[in-house]
Amino acid sequence: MTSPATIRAVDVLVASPSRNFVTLRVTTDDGVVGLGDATLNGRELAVASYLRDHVAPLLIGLDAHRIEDTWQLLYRSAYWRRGPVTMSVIAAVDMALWDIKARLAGMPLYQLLGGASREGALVYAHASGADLDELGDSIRGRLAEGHRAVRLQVAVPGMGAMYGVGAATAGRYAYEPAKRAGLSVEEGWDSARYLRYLPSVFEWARAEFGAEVMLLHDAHHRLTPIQAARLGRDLEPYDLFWLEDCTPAENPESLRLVRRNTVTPLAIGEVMNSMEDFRLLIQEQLIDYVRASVTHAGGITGLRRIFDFAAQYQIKSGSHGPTDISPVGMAAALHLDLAIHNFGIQEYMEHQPLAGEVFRTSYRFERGMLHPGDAPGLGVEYDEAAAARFPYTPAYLPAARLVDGTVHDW
Ligand code: EZ4
Ligand code: CO
Repeated sequence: MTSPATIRAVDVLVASPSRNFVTLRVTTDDGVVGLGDATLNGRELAVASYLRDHVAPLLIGLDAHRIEDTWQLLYRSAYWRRGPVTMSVIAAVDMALWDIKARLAGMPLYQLLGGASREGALVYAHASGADLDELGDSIRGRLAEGHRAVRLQVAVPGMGAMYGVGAATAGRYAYEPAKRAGLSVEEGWDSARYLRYLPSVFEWARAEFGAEVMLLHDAHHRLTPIQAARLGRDLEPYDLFWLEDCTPAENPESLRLVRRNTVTPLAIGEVMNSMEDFRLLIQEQLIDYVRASVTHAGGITGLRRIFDFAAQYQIKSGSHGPTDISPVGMAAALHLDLAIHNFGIQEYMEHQPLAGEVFRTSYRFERGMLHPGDAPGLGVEYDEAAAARFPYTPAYLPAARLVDGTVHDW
């Protein structure tokens, strides 16, 4: 029998090396440390308090080996189920316990999840521009780095600042939607202009970069079902890898209309966090890729359940991987990506160099793919002394308003 790994300490670490991250650190009696990511962009302190005030006391004295039991305990005994705050909290605990188990086994986590099913996880990078010239430079930069899949976002003429368009600083894509200030920045939105313009961007991209490169686009929850159907249809000639979050999808039935009208592959779910959020989308095969993340959907245990269910319907994974998933969450995602059979693609939005001063990672990029590395556990170390130099800084995502001032989905 395995001897228990009794949980002795649970620490919630909030730091802001370039942006805010919430990290859970679980330590056993024998001094084995496991890390988990609970970063919830713009609501970091809500998650930190839930962990510190309501979960940490429950964990002390438990056996860290009992991952499933602890997951069920936190899910069922809270009484108040699901939702991003609760599921990010459960996710952080789950990740930390998997990290401990794999460190004790002396193996990289993917080995405990069934071993590698592939050489590495295909990733997609971001490219953006204020116009097509800038977008072209941005795409060329990503391809030169070895990327084979690229998400394109571009400013729409006449619309001003908008989602996904970063500053072109020396060719490096530097988009961070959350502004480090106490108030949201406001952006404009005009669906009609966007729908008229976007197909011409992809027509240009295919003419410029050829048929091989995998191209993606994120509509970021802005469209109605009929608008989404039209966009999907208009983009069909340009063979997108996927169209992401075309509608808010809070009413999953609305995807039936989109699906009936277009064969452009659909990816949905970065704001979703439970099996229940995905049930209808998966059962009716209304999507092609599940966009949830390890960090926001109950950890490796929670997300693997959703992916396994999706696999029965030939739906693949497409994990959310923005900078607001910490390097700990990114590492956890990569171990799962490597192990599951129905892996699709992994989003990879590189962290700013400052984040690397706090989080030491072992994942590596090669030929358009990421590999989690072979260090025991998740393969991430947290430098608390370095973190002390970067205290929490309030930062909020933008708000979107229509031309007449009406608040719209951001
Ligand atoms: O806006 O993670 O596909 N990626 C995205 C992200 C989200 C942020 C929100 O916190 O849509 O950039
Ligand atoms: Co998105």
